[in-house]
Amino acid sequence: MKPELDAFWMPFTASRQFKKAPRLLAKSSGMHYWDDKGRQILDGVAGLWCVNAGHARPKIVKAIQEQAAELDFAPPFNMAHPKAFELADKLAKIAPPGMTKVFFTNSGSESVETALKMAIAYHRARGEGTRTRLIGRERGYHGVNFGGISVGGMVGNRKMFGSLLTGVDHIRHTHDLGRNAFTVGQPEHGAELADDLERLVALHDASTIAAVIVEPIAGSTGVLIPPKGYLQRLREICDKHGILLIFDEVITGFGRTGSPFAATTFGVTPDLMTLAKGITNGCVPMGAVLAKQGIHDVFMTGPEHLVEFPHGYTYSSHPLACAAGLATLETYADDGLLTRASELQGYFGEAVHALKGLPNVIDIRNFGLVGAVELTPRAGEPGKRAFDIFLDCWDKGVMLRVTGDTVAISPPLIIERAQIDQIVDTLRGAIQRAA
Ligand code: PXG
Ligand code: PLP
Repeated sequence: MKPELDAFWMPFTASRQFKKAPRLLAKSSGMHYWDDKGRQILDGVAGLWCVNAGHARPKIVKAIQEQAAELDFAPPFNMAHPKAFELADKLAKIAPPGMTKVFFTNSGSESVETALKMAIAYHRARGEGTRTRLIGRERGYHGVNFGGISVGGMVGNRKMFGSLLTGVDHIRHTHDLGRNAFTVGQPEHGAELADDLERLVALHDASTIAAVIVEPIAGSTGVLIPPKGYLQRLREICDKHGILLIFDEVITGFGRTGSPFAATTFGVTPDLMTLAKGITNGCVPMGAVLAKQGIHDVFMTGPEHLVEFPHGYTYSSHPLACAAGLATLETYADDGLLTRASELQGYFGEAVHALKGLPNVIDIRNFGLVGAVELTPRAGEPGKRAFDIFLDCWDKGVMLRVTGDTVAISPPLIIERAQIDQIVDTLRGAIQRAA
């Protein structure tokens, strides 16, 4: 290992493998990265599900440069700067109906903690302080902070970290290879899995439950598309019992599913929504929580000189992030990117599903511009086959993402058909070589 690689303790990385054969990115533009040796790599995952408009978009680059020179930092507590209001207003205008309030954070993980705290505090402010329980879902990913891993359902992200939050429970996940393998778009079977929430209501009583948090499409766990009617049913059960519904749209937000948010695409409006990633096209760290007007208004009581919601981050609504966010929304609008996935999803879906029949492929899933290929694990080596495929694709000039034995594809929304073909052809070769 090169000594200069030693100090950096890398996040979510097989770091000993990495440091033996580093994959270093040096430059990016449009649909591509270039590595430190000048090799061009097609970006099949929008960086990490975040660079939805493609890399180095001129408006965004310019906005960040100008903002850094004009106003570098503004304290966000009892102070503000104009672009924070402007960005909140623009986000509220593209949000699902009634989601009119925007709270800024710096990541998806922070958005999740913020939304969970809002939910508990909301019930308390309304005089229902017994509603403190948080419900997540098996296989859910909600970032890496303690609240997020507590409601999250990916065992590998939880088991090392002790007892987590108390008063948390989980509904069942929706992955069902037996009934839904190789479905194009939304699976037919599984709406009734939402009824698992009724089981938890019967067990804990609704009067103890504050909120349910789910990803409309579960991303990190391997791209699980919601069965037809599932999200509607979850909404109905939450309404029946006075439970808040939180959609974690960190991955599904900003055009991934063919409209600005998955809530819009699936026609189900949550009470709170967590965002990050595509909010600034991945260029400056930022996240946000969108809330219904009524949730916000419950907090607006008491003496006017006192803080109504004691929560926030030093870098909430950071000027560079707000400038990047505004330029990002303009870029999405200029290029029609928030709806482009709906135009391309037919072609993309067909291309990905053409991998059916290759060795070890046990499922293919797609929706909008997100797709996944699930493989049989190598005997005794879970995750190894998909990891080998990931490395092989990288060698052949395509960057993808793996989780367990699933390969995920989520390209920038500017992708052209020929580039979809390149991703799928490269993946086909790698799957064959990994047989
Ligand atoms: N919620 C969801 C639904 C996410 O996908 C987060 C919260 C956390 O966001 P931050 O910005 O704190 O990372 C995410 C993030 C993967 C992968 O392997 C996905 C994410 C992060 C890291 C890896 O697919 N999503
Ligand atoms: N730790 C200490 C000692 C702090 O003073 C602060 C913020 O003032 C934090 C943590 C939280 O940092 P941030 O606001 O960037 O999340």
